[in-house]
This record gives sequence, C-alpha cells and structure tokens, in this order.
Amino acid sequence: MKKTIVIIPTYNEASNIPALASALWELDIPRLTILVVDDNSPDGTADVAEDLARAHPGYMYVLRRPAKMGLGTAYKDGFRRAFELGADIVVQMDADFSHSPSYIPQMFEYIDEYDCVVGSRYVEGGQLDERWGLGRFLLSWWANSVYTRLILGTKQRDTTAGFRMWRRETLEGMGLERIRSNGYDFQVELTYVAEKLGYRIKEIPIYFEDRRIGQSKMSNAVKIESALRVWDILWRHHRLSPADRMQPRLTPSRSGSST
Ligand SMILES: Nc1nc2c(ncn2[C@@H]2O[C@H](COP(=O)(O)OP(=O)(O)OP(=O)(O)O)[C@@H](O)[C@H]2O)c(=O)[nH]1
Ligand SMILES: [Mg+2]
Repeated sequence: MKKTIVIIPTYNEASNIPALASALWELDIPRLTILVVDDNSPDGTADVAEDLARAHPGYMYVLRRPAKMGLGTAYKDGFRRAFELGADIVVQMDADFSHSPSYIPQMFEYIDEYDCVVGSRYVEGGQLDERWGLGRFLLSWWANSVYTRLILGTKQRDTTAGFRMWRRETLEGMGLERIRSNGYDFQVELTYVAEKLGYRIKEIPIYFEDRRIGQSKMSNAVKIESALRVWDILWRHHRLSPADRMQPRLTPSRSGSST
C-alpha cells in the first residue's frame, strides 16, 4: 500500500494545525501521514503539532528548524525527511486552509497517469476567494498566468501554486539540490524544472479561500522580489532537458516501505 506524506510548512499556524490535521485524517486515505516543518514559530506551532504526534504515533511528524528560514528550504528539508519516512506520494499544502484537503482524493485520481498533480486557481473552474476585488485578482492572474508564463514558456497556468501532489520518483528525478529559490519563486522554480525535465503535470481547478485565521506573512516586497527572480530561474535552468533527470535512489527506508 502506498504511503502518503502531506508536508505542511508552518510559521505561526498553531490555531490552524489541529483542525487541518483532523480534516486530513478524515479523508480516510490509508496511511496518510503529516509532516509539519516549523521554523521555531513564536506561537508554539511545533509544540501543538508534537502533542498531535504523541496522540497519533506514526501519523504525524514535526521537523523543527531553529529560525524562520523560508518556504523553499522548509520544503526541501521536508521532502528529504519524507523520503526517509518512506513516502511514495508527497503532498505540499499551506496550513491556513487556502488549500482545501477535500481536493486530495481528486488528486489521487490522476497521480497514476501524471507525475505531478497541481491544485490550480487559473484553469477553467478554478477560483480565487470571492472577497478579492477585481484589481487584486487581475494582478495575481497577470503575475502567475501571464508574466511568468511568458518569460518561462511554461504550460502550467498557476505557476506559483503551493498545493501539489508528487510521486516520489518525480521529486527524486527533479534533483532538489538544483532548486535554489526560497520565497514564492520556489514554487515557480519547481514548475519550470518539472516541465523542462518533461514530467507530465495535471492541473485540477480549486477554489482558493483566503486564510481564515492567523497572520499573513507574504509582503508585497516579497512578491515583487519573486517576480524579478523569474529571470534568474530562466537563466539557471533553460538548458535542462529530460536527460537531466536524476536517478531515483533506493534508500533503505524506501525498500522497507514496499514490504
Ligand atoms: N516553515 C516555514 N513556513 C513558512 C514560511 N513562510 C511561510 N510559511 C508557511 O507557508 C504557508 C504559505 O504561507 P502563507 O503565509 O499562507 O502565504 P500566502 O498564502 O501567500 O499569504 P497569506 O495566506 O495571506 O498569509 C503557510 O503554511 C505558512 O505558515 C517560512 O519561512 N518557514
Ligand atoms: Mg496563505
């Protein structure tokens, strides 16, 4: 049976984690395991997650990092830990309910046929929070679906999507050491590298709800910086081709998981 690990990077998400964990376990996906990657959140997110880990042994893990070090390295550390834990399927999602767990079963419908399934705001049927005004929507749509795609030539419409399901083999083939972005652009870099390496990506439409509780961490300055970094991503990876996929390594935990 496949082992699914959902990685949730957190910074001050103590009030979201228990409800999100319950919602994920209620999906009734066999062996669904949660890995929280916390950057020493002052609100004690890691302690809350560790209480859950004690109450649900083997289904919840907490990776504590010493300080706020950014989303990109949080995911890279999380992916490595997920491999060690024997993941066959890895899901990336935010802690704040912008990514509804209810889409995960739908993602599973495509993960045999595709190398990665993306919860997308910008394919037909996808939607942003109704509270977004037209200006905010247009700016986001333009940045994700027009600007970035024009520069990188990617097919994926939601280039900064943070809700994705990966096969382990895909993530291993990506070569995580090549991914260097750490902010919003981290997701863009994953998109670009995956496409350059010829992986098959399926976007499914999602309704993206604004965070219900907790504080926003992504400032406009971060967004602008990420927009400029698209050029760096292009420069570093434009020569990649499917021949540059890394060979998946058979780690002991992986062979253990298949028994
Ligand atoms: N470990 C870790 N997690 C982070 C960091 N920055 C953001 N996160 C988490 O990454 C996810 C996405 O961040 P959000 O703050 O929701 O970003 P956003 O959706 O663009 O903005 P808001 O929802 O308005 O805050 C959330 O689960 C955050 O807690 C970081 O530096 N380290
Ligand atoms: Mg959010």
